Amino acid sequence: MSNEKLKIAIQKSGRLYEDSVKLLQECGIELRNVKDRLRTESDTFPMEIFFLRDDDIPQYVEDGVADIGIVGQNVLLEKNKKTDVVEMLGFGKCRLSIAIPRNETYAGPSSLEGKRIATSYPFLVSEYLKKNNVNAEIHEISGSVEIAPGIGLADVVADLVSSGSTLFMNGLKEAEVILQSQSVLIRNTVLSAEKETLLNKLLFRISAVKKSKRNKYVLLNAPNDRLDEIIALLPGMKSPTVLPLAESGWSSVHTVLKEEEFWEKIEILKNAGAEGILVIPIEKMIL
Ligand code: PRT
Ligand code: ZN
Repeated sequence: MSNEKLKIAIQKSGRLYEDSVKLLQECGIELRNVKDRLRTESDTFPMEIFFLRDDDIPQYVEDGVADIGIVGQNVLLEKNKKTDVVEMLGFGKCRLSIAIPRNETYAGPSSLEGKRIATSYPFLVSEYLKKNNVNAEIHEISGSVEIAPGIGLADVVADLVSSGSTLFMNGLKEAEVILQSQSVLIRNTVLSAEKETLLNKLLFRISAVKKSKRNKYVLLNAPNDRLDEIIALLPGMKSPTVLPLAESGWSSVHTVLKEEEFWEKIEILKNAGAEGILVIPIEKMIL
């Protein structure tokens, strides 16, 4: 048996750190002693973990120093390195947007003609300008982009936005979204057969974790004379589990409901005579 380990690069500290570590933990991958370290290992999965600045992760994965990595699409597309995206992870959601002073009007990309744009994303912004046939000056700044118009360094900004409160506090307003972003799992384009196997194992676990988050386990009591009607309302994975209750004339029904249809279904089930409805989060879901 080989002792190859899958090498993953995750953010050392910042907005993606906690969710990245949590995802690994939910996949049964416990990290050994993470504090203040550049790298660590797992005792529960053949994995070596590198802690890096998010900006460096695409390069490390392209070079094969790390086999896989977790990074925002914003950074991945800006760095424009050769890696493959294997899974959308759904956390770290934000957008890269053009923002302008609140008292100005925006009439589409042509409003940017001749303007000075402050951004930490020069590549993505220049691609956007090219696509829209706009000539503008890009000023690359590495942090606090939102203050640039206020101090006269730029006319507008292109920056990451999530709630919008940073823009608001700096007298700016969002004018146009250039890119919608979330964190993704990326991989080196070539991996050994053993690492492919480990990656597939990890992907299988990630998919079980993701599915479990989109579903709820539901238990309810149903009067036997309305059991068929109630069962017909339940999608479930297969058919629901039905167990007799101690009280005669009643059954307990167990099933799985999708998060997005959950409230609506519960309402319909109640109207059909269901009682004592319990909703339980699912930890893993393997189909
Ligand atoms: O040290 P390192 O280089 O690793 O970290 P970093 O400072 O470059 O990144 P970090 O930790 O701030 O963000 C990591 C990743 O989180 C980003 O690359 C995005 O993929 C994602 N993300 C999600 C965000 C935001 N939401 C976000 N709101 N990254 C930054 N912001 C900033 C934004 O730049 C602006 O300053 O938050 C402010 C805006 O937030 P709102 O809520 O006021 O709109
Ligand atoms: Zn960064």
